[in-house]
Amino acid sequence: MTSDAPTTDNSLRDVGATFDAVVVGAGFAGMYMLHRLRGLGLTARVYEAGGGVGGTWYWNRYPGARCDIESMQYSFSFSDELDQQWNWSEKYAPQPEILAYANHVADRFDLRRDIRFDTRVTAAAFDEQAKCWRIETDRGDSVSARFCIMAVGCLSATNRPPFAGLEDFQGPIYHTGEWPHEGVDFTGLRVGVIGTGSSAIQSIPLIASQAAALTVFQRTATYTVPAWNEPLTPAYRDAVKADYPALRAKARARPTGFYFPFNMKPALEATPEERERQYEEAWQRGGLPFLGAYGDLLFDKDANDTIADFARRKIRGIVKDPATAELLCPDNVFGCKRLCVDTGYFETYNLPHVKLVDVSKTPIGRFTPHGIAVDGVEYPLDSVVCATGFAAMTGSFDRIRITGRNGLSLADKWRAGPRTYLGLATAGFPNLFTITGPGSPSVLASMIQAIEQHVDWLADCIGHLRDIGAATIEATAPYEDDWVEHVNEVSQVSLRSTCSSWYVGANIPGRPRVFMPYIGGFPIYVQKCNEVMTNGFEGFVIDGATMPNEAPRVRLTERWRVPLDIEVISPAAIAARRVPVV
Ligand code: N01
Repeated sequence: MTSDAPTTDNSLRDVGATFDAVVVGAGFAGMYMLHRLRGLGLTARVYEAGGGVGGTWYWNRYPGARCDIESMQYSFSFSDELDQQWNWSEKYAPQPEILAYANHVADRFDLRRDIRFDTRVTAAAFDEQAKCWRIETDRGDSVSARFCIMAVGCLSATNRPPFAGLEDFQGPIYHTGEWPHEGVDFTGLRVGVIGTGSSAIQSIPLIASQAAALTVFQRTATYTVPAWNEPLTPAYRDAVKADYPALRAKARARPTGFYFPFNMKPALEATPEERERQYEEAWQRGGLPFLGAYGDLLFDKDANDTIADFARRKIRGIVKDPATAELLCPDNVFGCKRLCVDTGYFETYNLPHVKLVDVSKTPIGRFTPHGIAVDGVEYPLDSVVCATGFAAMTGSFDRIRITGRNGLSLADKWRAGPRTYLGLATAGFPNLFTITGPGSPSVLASMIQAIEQHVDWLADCIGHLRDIGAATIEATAPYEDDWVEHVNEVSQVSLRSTCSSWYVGANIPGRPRVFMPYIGGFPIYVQKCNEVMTNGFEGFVIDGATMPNEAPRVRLTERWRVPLDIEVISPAAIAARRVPVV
C-alpha cells in the first residue's frame, strides 16, 4: 500500500497522486471512514463539496433544523472519551450544535489535513489494468486510489421541482437543504413554503414567527408528533454517561439502532379504552417512539387505522379552523412516509397571517413575477422556501460519473432501481464501497449508528485484503440478486411499502419505484454482515491474494456483535418478519 500522500492545503490540487483510498464526502460517514483508514495505516484523501465537515448538518441550516433522535444517542459511539467529554444541551440538538460536534470530532481526531473542501468529485472510473480507481474533481484533481468509498449521504441531492416561471419570480427562492450560511431574515415579508415534510415542519413555525404573511403549499398532509424538546440537565447527562456503553449496546440491539421503550403488544388486542390511554401516554412522551406504542402498527392496516385516527383527532383538537384542520389531516397510513417530529407545527395554522393552500388535486401552476399561481389564483409572495426534499438514496450517486468494469456506468446499472449487495458494494464495480447505500438499513436506523457499523465492517474488510495481499474485492451478481430480492420481499410485509414516499423514490416523477432501504431491522442486518465476513466474505470474489482467504480477523466489527434484543425482536416476530421499525 502506498504512503505518498501529498501534504494538504485546500488551495493545492492533487494531480497524479496515488492514495490507498479516496473517500467522497466529509459528513459523519466520510469523517469516521478517514479515521479508520488512518488506523489501518493507509493513505486517504477525502473530497468534500462543502466548505466544512458535517454533511447534512453543514447544508441544512434552515430555521428550526434539529435531530429527531435524542441527542445522547445521535452521536458517534466509537470513543468513550468523546462520549464522556461532549455535552449536549437539549433533548434534540439544534443544527448548529450538531455541526459544532462534527467540527469538534474533526479537530479532535485531526481529520482536516486529509480533507479537500469545496471540491466535488465529478468522475470515478475503474482501471481494470491497474486495478485502481481514477478519480476526478471539479477543481482539477486527478488521482488514483485502490479503494473508492462513497460517503455521499442518503438525503443530499436536493429536489428542485422544475416549476414553470421560476425565472420570472423577482424574489429569492431558497431550498431548505442548501440554506444560506448567513441566515435569512423574513421579517415583514410575505413568504411561501412549498412542502410539508420534516424540513417544512421544523421551519414553518419559525418562519411564521418572523414573516408578515406565510402561505404553505401542501401536496400531501403529514403526520407529525410533538417533540416536547427541553434542555438536558447535568444530572440527566451524568446519569446517561455513568453507563453510556450499556445504552449504546441496547441501541445496537434495536431494529432502529436507537433505544426507546417499545410495546410489542398488538394494538388490536387492546380494548379501545386501553389503546386511547396508551396512545395518549405515547403522545405525551412524544417523538418517533410514538410509533412504538404497539407492535403491529406498521404491519396491520386495521391496527394502523387506530393510531391514524388518534393522530387526526389530535390535529382537529389543535387547529381551530375546521376546514384547515381537515386539510391537515393525512388520509394515508400512519408512519408510511417518514414520521415527522415538531414543535408547534399545527398550532402555527391558528395564527391569522398563516394560510394553507391545497395543491394535491390542482398542482402549483407557475411562479409569476410576484408570487405563485394555483388554479387561477395568484398568491403574492416576496420570497419562497422550497422544502421539497431530496432525490433520496441514489441522487448523490447520479451526480458523479461512476464507471466500473467493461465501461459499465452505475447510472445504467441502477436505471431500474439501485442494486447492491448489503448496501455496501455493487457487482461490476470492484473496490467501490457505499456507506449506508441503498439496500442497507441507513435511513430506517439511526444514521450515525448505521454509518459506524458500515465503516467498521469496511475497515475490517480492507484490513483483511491487506493481510492476504489481495488486489480487489467485488460483489458477485447471484448474491447481489438474492439480496435485492430479499430487500424487496421484506419491504412488502411492511405497510411502509404502500405509499408514495421518498423511500420508494415516488416523491420525484420518473424515478423507478423501488423500496430502497433495508427494512428488516438493524440487528438482523448486522448479523448478516458479520456472517458474510466470518465466512470469508461470502458472496464477494477476492482477486489477486497472495495468501489464502482464511477466516478474517474481526477487529472493529466485534462491537456490533450484540445479542438480539429478544424482548423486542422475538423469534415469532422474526418468523413473521414483524420487525418493528420506526
Ligand atoms: O423532504 P420530504 P424533507 N409540488 O421529501 C413536497 C430527513 N430529515 O426535506 O409528500 C408540491 O420529506 C412533498 O410532497 P409529497 C427525514 O428523513 C430529517 O422535508 O411528495 N409539493 C413533501 O411534502 C425526512 O423524511 C429531519 O406529496 C412538493 C415535501 O415537498 C427527509 O430528510 C429534518 C413538490 C418534501 O418532503 C426529507 O425531508 C429534515 C411539488 N412539485 C429532514 N415536490 C430531522 O428531524 C415535493 N413536494 C432529523
